Amino acid sequence: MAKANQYKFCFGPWNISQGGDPYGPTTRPEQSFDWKLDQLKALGFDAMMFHDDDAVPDIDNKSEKQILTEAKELKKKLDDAGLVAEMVAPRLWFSPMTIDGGYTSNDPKCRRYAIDRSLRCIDIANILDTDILVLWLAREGTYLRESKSGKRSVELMVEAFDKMLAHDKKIRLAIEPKPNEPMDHAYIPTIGHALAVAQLTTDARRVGALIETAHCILAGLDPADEIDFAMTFGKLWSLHLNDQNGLKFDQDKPFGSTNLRSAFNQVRVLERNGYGKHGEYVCFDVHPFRTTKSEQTLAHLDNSRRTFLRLVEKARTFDEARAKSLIAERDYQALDQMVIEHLLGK
Ligand code: XUL
Ligand code: MN
Repeated sequence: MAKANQYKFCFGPWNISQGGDPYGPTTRPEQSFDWKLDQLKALGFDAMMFHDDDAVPDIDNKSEKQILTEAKELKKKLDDAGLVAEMVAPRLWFSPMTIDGGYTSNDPKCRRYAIDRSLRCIDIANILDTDILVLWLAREGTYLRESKSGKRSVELMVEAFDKMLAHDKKIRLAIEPKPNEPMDHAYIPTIGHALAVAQLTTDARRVGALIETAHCILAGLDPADEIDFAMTFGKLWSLHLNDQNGLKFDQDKPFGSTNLRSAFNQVRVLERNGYGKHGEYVCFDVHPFRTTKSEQTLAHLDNSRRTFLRLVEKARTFDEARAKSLIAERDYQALDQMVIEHLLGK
């Protein structure tokens, strides 16, 4: 079994969710933030991910001073528990001010709100001692393409990113692409788009990416190739592993749940490229199934990590020399079967 301490693991408070979906109410009671933090520690995870309002609830109704005070209280709580914050992300998809998008809204007041909130989020990241601001650009897209200009939208996002980079000289922006949901089409659907937009900012070195398995699958792309692409540029600063059964709503299934071979390939490229060597975390952006009972409300997190570690072992025991010679002989038929039998345990 691979040693757990070679990778560091985390999840967010939203990953212990209550089973509500657009067609029905929750199926499990809400747990407090402190309970979730205790469970994270008890499960042996190393860090927690935060949205700005996970860190400071009801953030829009609080003064800057109050936000900083509460962030400091949270930092103390994390220190006492021996845990760290992996990242902070502005939640720019709940407020009435982001109905038409944040940075790309057609209303300048709403764009201002989105930027201000992102700057407050950077202040929280500073206090929580993380230099990663994750930007999942939930509503930066359209339901109706005629309602916005794509070129103008890219320019507006670059302007917003530049303001964030100027606000704090240490902060790094990790863009989390997703092609759709909640929008029909998003403006940054893939890692290629994220890294291209990074080049237009005033400090491209501080604009990188976070890859989520399910989002790549929704874009019709192979998550392992997306990981390889970002890591070729040295730009994979965080990772949301999960799974997704084809082109439907964002499922956030446990890692490996749908496609074990794809999960193996993701782990294999992480191993090959040395993911984690610069302190990056493996995060599981997974949710319990709606049918999950309260007693099993943490199983999807523990199981995702178990699967990950089993696949690390599979990647490390893969017969690379034999694979190399089959590749040289162009015997991909045998290579295919070799992978299958390795995963089957033979
Ligand atoms: C949405 C998603 C988010 C981000 C954080 O699909 O993945 O949870 O990871 O804002
Ligand atoms: Mn995610």
